[in-house]
Amino acid sequence: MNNFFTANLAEVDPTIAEAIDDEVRRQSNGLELIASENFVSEAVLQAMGSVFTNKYAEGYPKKRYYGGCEFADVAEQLAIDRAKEIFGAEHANVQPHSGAQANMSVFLASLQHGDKILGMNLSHGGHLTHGHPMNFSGINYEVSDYGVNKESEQIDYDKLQRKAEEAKPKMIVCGASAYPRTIDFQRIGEIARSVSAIVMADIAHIAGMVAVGLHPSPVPHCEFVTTTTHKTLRGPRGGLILCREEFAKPVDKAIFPGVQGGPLVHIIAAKAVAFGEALQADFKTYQQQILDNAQALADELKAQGMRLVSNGTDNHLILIDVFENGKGITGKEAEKALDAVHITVNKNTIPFDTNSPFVASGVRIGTPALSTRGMKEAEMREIGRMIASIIREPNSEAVQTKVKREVTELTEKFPMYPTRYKEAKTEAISAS
Ligand code: DSN
Repeated sequence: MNNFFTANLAEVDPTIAEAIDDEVRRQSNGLELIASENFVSEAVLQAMGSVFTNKYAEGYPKKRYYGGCEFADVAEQLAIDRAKEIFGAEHANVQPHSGAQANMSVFLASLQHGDKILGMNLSHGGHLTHGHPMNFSGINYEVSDYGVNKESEQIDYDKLQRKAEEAKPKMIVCGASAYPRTIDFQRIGEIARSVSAIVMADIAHIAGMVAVGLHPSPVPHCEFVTTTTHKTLRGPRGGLILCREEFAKPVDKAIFPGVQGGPLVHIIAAKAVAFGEALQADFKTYQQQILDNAQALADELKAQGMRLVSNGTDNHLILIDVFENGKGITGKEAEKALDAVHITVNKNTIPFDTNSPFVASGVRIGTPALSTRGMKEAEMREIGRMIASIIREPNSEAVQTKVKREVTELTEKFPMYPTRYKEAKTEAISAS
């Protein structure tokens, strides 16, 4: 397998080869703190770059619309079995090309056009597909929203209960993309049952922790659980749906032929590899390190005087209020200033934000990718000091020079994809 590639991309398409090498260098030389990103293993990369990309396999294992699917069946069945084992789910569909398509399929499987849904407000940490007016979820369904309490900046479950009683939704959507606290899926399940609603939990951000029991699982409390596979779960870019057996048929029909055509068999094979990795004992150690790193980073940021939304974190992500009601800088400015010193984050709205999403008052940071690289609490504290110094003095050349040097020292201590990176470096030197 390692010797499979005899053609040299650099000769066939030098521009793309160079872009890939540049991206290897960018990922290696910077501090990746985007909470939804991670670095997959070389085994996952190999499966993604395999000949399964050539195969059409509409349908499901042993029930395909094309011939020649016997090996695609092996990959997909293994991915399904491993996903069910990881999460203790009755049924798994591993075909969604993305988290958005996983969510869309659950809506299609369980709702009629115009039905009422109750989802978490995007600026309080929710997601576009949970009912945003510009997304299919807000266009096709009648949406009410819930959010966090203004003081605690944590989900107000009593208010959610009242909203559910008022709105009488057919479905409550929970899970978040920028919420630093534990989500009480049991309570949300109880609220849903009290108003005869069903629940979809989107665990895209926290799936890795749920997989190893370091975040309470929604599976016993929610009819549907969706996730992406590339965040804390550390697999290829894609989606996954888990549900109870009674919803298996409608969910499978909603994915194919409802929302998608041919599955991406190479990605499904890579999902199987990643799920296999998630079943190993060291995956729990990794998830615990993500959490320990987030605590260390949050503590250091607070020690440096930064205001954190909800005053801290229970999971892998931290939202820093960099705007501080106009006393600080915008999220957009903070993202740019950090980018300039090779610290990659994203601007993010904070609850009750007065800035638009494109400007935003916060930045969202997360520890999954740097934990994969092997960094631990001491490095997180160092990074916390770097981030605070840039946010406090975004235009200081002296601070920029110092932080850039510290970033280089740190990234050199924690090499990633060492073989490929070495090759990329050598090629760049010989080309110059
Ligand atoms: N774009 C993803 C994230 O960054 O959280 C959610 O879809």
